[in-house]
Amino acid sequence: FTVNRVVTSPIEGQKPGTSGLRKKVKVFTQPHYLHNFVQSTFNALSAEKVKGSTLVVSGDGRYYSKDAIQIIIKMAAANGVRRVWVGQNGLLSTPAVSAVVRERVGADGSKANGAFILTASHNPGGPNEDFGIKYNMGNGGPAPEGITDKIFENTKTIKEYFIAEGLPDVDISAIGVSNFSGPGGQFDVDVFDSASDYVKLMKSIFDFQSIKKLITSPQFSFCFDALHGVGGAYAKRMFVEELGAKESSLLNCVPKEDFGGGHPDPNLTYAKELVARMGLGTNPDSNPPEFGAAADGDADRNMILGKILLDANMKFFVTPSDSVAIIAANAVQAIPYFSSGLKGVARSMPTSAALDVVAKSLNLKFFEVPTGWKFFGNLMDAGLCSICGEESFGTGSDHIREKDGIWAVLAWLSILAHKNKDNLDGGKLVTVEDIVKQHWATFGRHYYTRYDYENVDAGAAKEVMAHLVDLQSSISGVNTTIKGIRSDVTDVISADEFEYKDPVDGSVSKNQGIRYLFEDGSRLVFRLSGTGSEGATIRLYIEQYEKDSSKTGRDSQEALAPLVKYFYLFSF
Ligand code: VG1
Ligand code: CO
Repeated sequence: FTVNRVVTSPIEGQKPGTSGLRKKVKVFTQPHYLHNFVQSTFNALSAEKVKGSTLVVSGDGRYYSKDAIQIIIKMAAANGVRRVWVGQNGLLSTPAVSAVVRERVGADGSKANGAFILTASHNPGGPNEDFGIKYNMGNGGPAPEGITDKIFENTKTIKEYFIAEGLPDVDISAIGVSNFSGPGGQFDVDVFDSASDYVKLMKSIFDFQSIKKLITSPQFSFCFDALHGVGGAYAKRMFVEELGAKESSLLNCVPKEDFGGGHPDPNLTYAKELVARMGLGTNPDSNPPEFGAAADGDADRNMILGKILLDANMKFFVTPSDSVAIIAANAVQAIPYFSSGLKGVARSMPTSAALDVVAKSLNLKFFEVPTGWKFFGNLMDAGLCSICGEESFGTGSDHIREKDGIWAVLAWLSILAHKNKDNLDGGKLVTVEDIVKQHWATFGRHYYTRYDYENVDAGAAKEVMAHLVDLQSSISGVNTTIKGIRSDVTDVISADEFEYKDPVDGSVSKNQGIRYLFEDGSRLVFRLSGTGSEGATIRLYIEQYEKDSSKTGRDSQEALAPLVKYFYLFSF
């Protein structure tokens, strides 16, 4: 092939958000749009680093991925990349990309230097829906702000990009290495099995024998819903072939470009089939499984459900904030990878303080970081953090540098297997519900909810945020007004905008959310979403701590009602 230099000009709005650049497919398919972003990324990494490197390119398989992969292969070749690694059919979950970057060794002994992940996560896919792209570094984690800022700056000044001419489209459905030669020498495209590296890593972390014993026990039953996302490319290998689950326990496990027309978002609203299978919603199953789980489009998010919790007619599931706390509290006993102890734990700022209580009681290092996974990576690279999580269905550990949906499912199965190791021959099963309630009894409960105001006009959203910041200068006034109307909430004792100083590299991230902290430990947090593809989304996070174990069984909406009211009173 030869290298073609193409003249281009800047396109507005290519600022990477919380997790890469996400836009409608129609935006991505405009002339030069993807090319500009990819070249701006190469330029941000610098030509010397790109030359001779090994680059992973894959994603959740959403619409436009296949075209995008061919474009990126050609641009990589033209920019001097030595080899591109592609998961078969372009499929790799976000956590699997991270694992591949960290663990995979090519046939010629090569290791990856970075990755383009093609996903818009839980956003719908298809010609009229979303596409996305983000760059991950050599540690397998999302590019830090220093790099994403540089990429954005480059998109504002870009004049040219490079693309190979005479390089044929590579058949990414067939495993194998294709060799090409260009002006700079040899260039390879290595198409490999999407699941093997990831499955191998999971087997080195968990005790598959004990999970298998649980899953195949007649007392236990299991269900996993991939929502037609890339999790489906792992589910059969992992749960059926390795762990002995029945094939009928897998729902929507064939990856589809449009996710079957649904939102691949693992929550009670969008995981409808799973919710029905668990005995709730319309057409509920009459004999639900003990344990249900779902992952999002790129399989980095997870939802964990237990049967009896749903039975209680409470629309109840394991909140992600509780999930990370419960995993941290049980990891050393239940998961071999952590048997020698946890280095520390971390959560994102809006995530509930359930993890804080565990950290304190186990005497663990604890960190509170801004929203988005990129901030956990530095802590992990420095050996300061083993387990971390976000309220937005993200849970993970230092086995990779992304959140990991299937890891979270295996972590929960490990905890269940551990708690039931003496019960599987006919004893009474310790359920998901038992584990959660036991946790609340020991550590107290953080009632928690999140409201999303979607598709708000961007200008209006900024005004609301500015108003909330203004109010912070007169907290006593706010308290007086509210006290006049409601006496059932405690006073706000402090309010600020969250700012994070990375303890490892000293970098500072400002304006990471507006916080109101109450006397009894309750919190109201406001943020603007950084993952939307259009308009603005305001997120409101509401949390209240209950230490009294006789009061931890309330309905969460009821328990939080006074705080929710409070928010309406003073913000709109
Ligand atoms: C949201 C979540 C955040 C998460 C991010 C990426 O960001 O709140 O916790 O890290 O999505 O997740 P925002 O800025 O919209 O609130 V995923 O699964 O979309 O990669
Ligand atoms: Co995701």
